Amino acid sequence: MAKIKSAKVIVCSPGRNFVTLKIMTDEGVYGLGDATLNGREKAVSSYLEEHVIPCLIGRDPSQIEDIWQYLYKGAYWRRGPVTMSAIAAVDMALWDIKGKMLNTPVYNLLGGKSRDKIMVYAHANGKDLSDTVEEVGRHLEMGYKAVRAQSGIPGIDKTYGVPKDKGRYEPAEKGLPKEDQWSTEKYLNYLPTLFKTLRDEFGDEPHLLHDCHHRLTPIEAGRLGKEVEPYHLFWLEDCTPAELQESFKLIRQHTTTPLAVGEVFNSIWDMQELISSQLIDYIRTSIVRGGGISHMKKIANFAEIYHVRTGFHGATDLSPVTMASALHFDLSINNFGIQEHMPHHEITEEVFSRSYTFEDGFMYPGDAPGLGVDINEDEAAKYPYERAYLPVNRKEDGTMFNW
Ligand code: GCO
Ligand code: MG
Repeated sequence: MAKIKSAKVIVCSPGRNFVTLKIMTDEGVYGLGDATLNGREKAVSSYLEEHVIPCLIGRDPSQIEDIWQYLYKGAYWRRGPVTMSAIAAVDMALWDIKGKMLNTPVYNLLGGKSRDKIMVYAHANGKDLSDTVEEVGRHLEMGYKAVRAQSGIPGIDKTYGVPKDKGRYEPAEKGLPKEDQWSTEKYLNYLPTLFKTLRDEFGDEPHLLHDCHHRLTPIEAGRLGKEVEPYHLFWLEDCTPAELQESFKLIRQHTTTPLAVGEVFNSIWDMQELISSQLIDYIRTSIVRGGGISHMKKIANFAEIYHVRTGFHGATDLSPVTMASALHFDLSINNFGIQEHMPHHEITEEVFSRSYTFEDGFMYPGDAPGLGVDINEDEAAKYPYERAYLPVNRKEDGTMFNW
């Protein structure tokens, strides 16, 4: 029986901050897990170093479910993003180890391929209408079959999804939190025009998505969903903050626009009502936020019963280790819907090597044993952690609001 000999946390900032767990066995095989929690990275690295790693030493790395339950039930304090990201990192690393020891890609351990390729959606971020139309067109030309459109809103200075100076969009900025501005009225008046223009320009075929980023009340979300129905969105994401799960009943009464929720959720208990009452169409919780592959299997299987498909979060603040885990998982389950794909910075790719690939709008996890991702620790050491936070958001009168 192999044993966990040691484990370490690697915090680095190649283009942005990442927290990576590396678990070593006494047989020389190691596994990687992602524990990155945007803006709260050090909380998870210290949770792992101080409270989790000491409990792992000497355990059998093949007992993935038992170790998961030990860390979840054994902490007594359940759920939450810090705890669940730490458990997720251990879980990913153990699946990686198991795959390497059995010399097979992780998707094979999860039941094998359920499809040939994974449809991904890209981000088109524009400062205004014409810029956004151009960005959507550019991504369709790159082969993407599905594109999420975000746009600057007339009359609002700085908002979610709009890059500074036409650069790539990366919401976390160095230093303390910057401030964005918000007006629901201006947003709601503008958004249907954006999607009408996109349909007029690109026709019916491309899948179009949009992220409200938690900014509407249920009745406002109902209005927006209804007004964009003629443009048949693939989904409307996070239209309201979702702590109040029953509020989605109100949205559902008003619109047939498909709804996606869950990138900030951590466990099956956060979405139980949303799924079992069929209030959403896509669940977005990612492998790193949702306690790893072991817990996400339960979530995906539960969702399948209620016709809810997956659409995992895949922004750049999820490391290539989470992206690889997601792709193995997406390939294996029947109720896969779509996968978010926000390509990492070139510098990130110097630190993490990967076997997953993108081609013509689809992604493939590759056939390397385990997850197929590695970290170059010498390269990582060149990019030490830099404090960076997501912005905060205020209404035009100064009221603190959801970002
Ligand atoms: C998305 C997300 C991200 C988040 C980011 C926060 O749908 O891609 O909303 O852009 O804002 O992951 O850390
Ligand atoms: Mg989102």
